[in-house]
Amino acid sequence: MAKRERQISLGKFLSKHLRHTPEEIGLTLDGEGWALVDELLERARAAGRGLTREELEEVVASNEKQRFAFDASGKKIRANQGHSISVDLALPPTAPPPILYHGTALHFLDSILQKGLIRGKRQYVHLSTTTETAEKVGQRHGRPIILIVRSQEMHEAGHLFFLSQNGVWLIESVPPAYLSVLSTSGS
Ligand code: HQG
Repeated sequence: MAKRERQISLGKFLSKHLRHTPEEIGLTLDGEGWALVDELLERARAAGRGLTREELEEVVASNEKQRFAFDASGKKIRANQGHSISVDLALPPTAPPPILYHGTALHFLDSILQKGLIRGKRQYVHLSTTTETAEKVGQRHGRPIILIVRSQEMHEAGHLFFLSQNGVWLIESVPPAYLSVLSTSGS
C-alpha cells in the first residue's frame, strides 16, 4: 500500500477505536478519552494492524484535520473530537465568535428547523468557523446546505460552547430559534 493510503487507513482505524469502539480491539480509554500508546500499539498489533510508535507519530502529525493528539508526556493519545462514547474532554467553556456554521444535507433541513440541531450518536453537535469546512461536512450526507448559528446570542443566553484542540466548536444542541439557512449549494 502506498504510504499516504496507509496513513489514511490508519487514521480511520484510530478514529474508529479512539472515538467509538475501543472495546472492539480490547482497548481501554480513561475518563478523558486517553489511551496508553503502548497499549494501543499492542492492541493494534493483536488486531492485525502492525503499527510502530514512529508511524503513529506520523499519522498524528500528518492527519489533515489534526484528529488526534498525544498528551504532554507522549505516553497517551486521544481523539480531539467526534466521540460517540461518553468522554469528558475537560475543555473549558469558551466564548464563541458571533456566528458559526453547520454543514448538513438538504434532506435533514425540515427536521432540523423543527427540532434544532441534535447531537445524534455523537457527544456534541459540531460547528465550524468557515463555510468551506461546513460545506465539506455537509457533503458527507448528501446535497450540502449550510446553516448559520447565532452563537454569540446563544452564548449570551447561557449555552456552553467548547473548542476542541483541532478547532471544531462543540455544543450539546442548537434550538431552531438560533438557526438560519445560508445557502443551498448548486442551486
Ligand atoms: C444531522 C466529521 C435531522 C446533522 C466532520 C448531521 C465533523 C439532524 C447528522 C464531524 C438533526 C449527524 C461531525 C435533526 C442534526 N434532524 N438531522 N434535528 N440535527 N442532524 O456525522 O456534523 O472527519 O454525526 O446535521 O468533519 O456531519 O469524522 O455529524 O448531518 O466535524 O473527523 O445529523 O465528523 O469529522 O451526522 O459531522 P454526524 P456531522 P471527521
